[in-house]
Amino acid sequence: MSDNKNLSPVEKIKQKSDGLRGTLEEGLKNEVTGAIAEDDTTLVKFHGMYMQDDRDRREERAEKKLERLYSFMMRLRIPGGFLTPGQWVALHHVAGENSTGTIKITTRQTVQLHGILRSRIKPTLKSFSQVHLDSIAACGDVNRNVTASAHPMESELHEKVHAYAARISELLLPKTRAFFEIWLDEEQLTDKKDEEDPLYQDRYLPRKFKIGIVIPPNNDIDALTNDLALIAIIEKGKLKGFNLAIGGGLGATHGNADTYPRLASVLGFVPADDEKIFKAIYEIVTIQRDYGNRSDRKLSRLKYTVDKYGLDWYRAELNKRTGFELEDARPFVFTDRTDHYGWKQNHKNLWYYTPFIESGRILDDEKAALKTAFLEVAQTGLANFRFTGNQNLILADITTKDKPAIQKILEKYGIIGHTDSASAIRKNAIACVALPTCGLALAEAQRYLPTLLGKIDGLLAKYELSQEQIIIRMTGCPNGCGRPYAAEIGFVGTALGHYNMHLGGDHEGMRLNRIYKENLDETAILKELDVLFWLYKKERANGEKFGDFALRQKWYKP
Ligand code: SRM
Ligand code: SF4
Repeated sequence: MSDNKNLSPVEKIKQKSDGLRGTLEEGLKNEVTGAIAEDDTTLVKFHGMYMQDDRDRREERAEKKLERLYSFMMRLRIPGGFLTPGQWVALHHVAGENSTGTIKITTRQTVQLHGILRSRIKPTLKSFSQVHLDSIAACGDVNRNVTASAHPMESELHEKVHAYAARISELLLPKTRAFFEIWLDEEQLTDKKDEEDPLYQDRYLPRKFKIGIVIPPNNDIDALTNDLALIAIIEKGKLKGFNLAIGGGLGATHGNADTYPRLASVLGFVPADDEKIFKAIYEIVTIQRDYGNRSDRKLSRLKYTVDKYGLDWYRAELNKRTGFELEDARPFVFTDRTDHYGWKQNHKNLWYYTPFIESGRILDDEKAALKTAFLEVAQTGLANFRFTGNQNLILADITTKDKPAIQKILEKYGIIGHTDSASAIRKNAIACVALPTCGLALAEAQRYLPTLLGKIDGLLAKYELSQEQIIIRMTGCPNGCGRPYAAEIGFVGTALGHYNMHLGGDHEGMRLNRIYKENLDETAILKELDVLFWLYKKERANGEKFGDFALRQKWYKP
């Protein structure tokens, strides 16, 4: 069991929080500040929000002796990343009225809004509630937004497998009514027994917990980077069950060798029997609740529990708790991780359009009026909205009859041209949020990667490699939100304008990359890539991917 003697401060905040209420209710009435109390900043995460400030404006505010410009980032809980057109219209307007207006699609198939002032949190959540959306457990030491393969053209069983995302999210929701009382002004419970929580109790999990469901062969959600991955095994058109893989996670800390990114290890197979599937998931979580490290938050993710106790121990403990044995894992193959841009049709003859959205940021700019176009599409009521794990969106489930109307809107706002003209590396790239909102950022990511990609595109053109779909990802710090360690080329921020360069990840998400060079600025990055691309062009085997070539060349620090 976990060491309860040296509990971290966050553990104490959770335990005395009265079901995640803390002093949030009183704090909202404090007119002197736009912030909330320090302990409450931990609790508000469980309600799907982070208190932040605009880091670009810190100096100017300090000079004027003003408090930092506090606001909140809100992340919605959208299991499997599916919105109806009505929900999109609501999201568009809520974003415009209460936040910066930009809708940011995340790497976990949901959206974030930034810059929400404290006084606008309630109106925002009330508006979302009217269209059956919430932000419960989108952050915090609980199960987060469950991801699921986004593309309905992947398999005839897509809907069936995808539906598990909402069911797992529901199964693992905290029982506390705090969210409804504080933000939606619902009546307070008279009997606290109604919110007793056998799963989370009063201590919740030692750390965040992430679950992803993937339908091979496309690994669009990067399944093995999750604490728990469910890998659908489909044979002869039937869902046979899921391989369960545990212990994925990417966060690391510069200079702390005890922390590391890790891909999930396959634990075994559970047949397509819902009772067994949900029991296994639930008990995997309870084992982490009971054995995860609660004293050092840097070492508290499931990956460290798995490495501490071993996979065989975890399987035996799980079998004991579920009362049945996991079967041997079934074979599976990933061939791809990319989104299918442009128009695609599925087995039911429905159409899907995937536009290019750089770093998942939906706004109108000189390149394309994405935000206006998607609103107009939503207003027709003819397309659903499906987020992908690559910070993208699929305009989905469109009939052949309705396709011309959607095409017309996309053309009108420049979306088709914008998508068709984006280069191969741009379409495969991911950048995390980083500056100016992320309090942990050491360097830029989504504001800088587009510029760097333009320069890398120039180098690729020089060696006639422009069509290569090299997966490039950048984050502003080593926490790994843009999954840079699972990229063929990963850039991990070390300081403003400086990045560690990682090489050698694969195309399918089955292998992590390794550090090649540290602390490079732009000039050094481009100089390195110039030589590496030259060698790649000259010496690659037929069809060899850049990441595979980099590994074969041993382009990593010993
Ligand atoms: Fe993340 C913390 C943004 C996906 C690993 N992440 C943060 C915070 C909340 C910063 C903070 O704690 O103050 C960032 C908010 C920035 C902002 O201003 O909006 C943040 N993470 C994001 C998003 C929005 C990146 C994006 O551009 O898409 C992604 C939101 C996902 C979602 O909808 O839930 C996001 N974060 C990830 C992923 C990728 C994934 O899950 O597929 C990872 C790596 C996988 C993993 O969990 O290991 C990830 N985020 C982290 C970590 C490191 C955790 C660890 O185990 O060490 C932190 C820091 C922490 O938790 O202490 C973090
Ligand atoms: Fe912030 Fe670091 Fe995550 Fe980027 S990787 S969003 S900089 S915590």
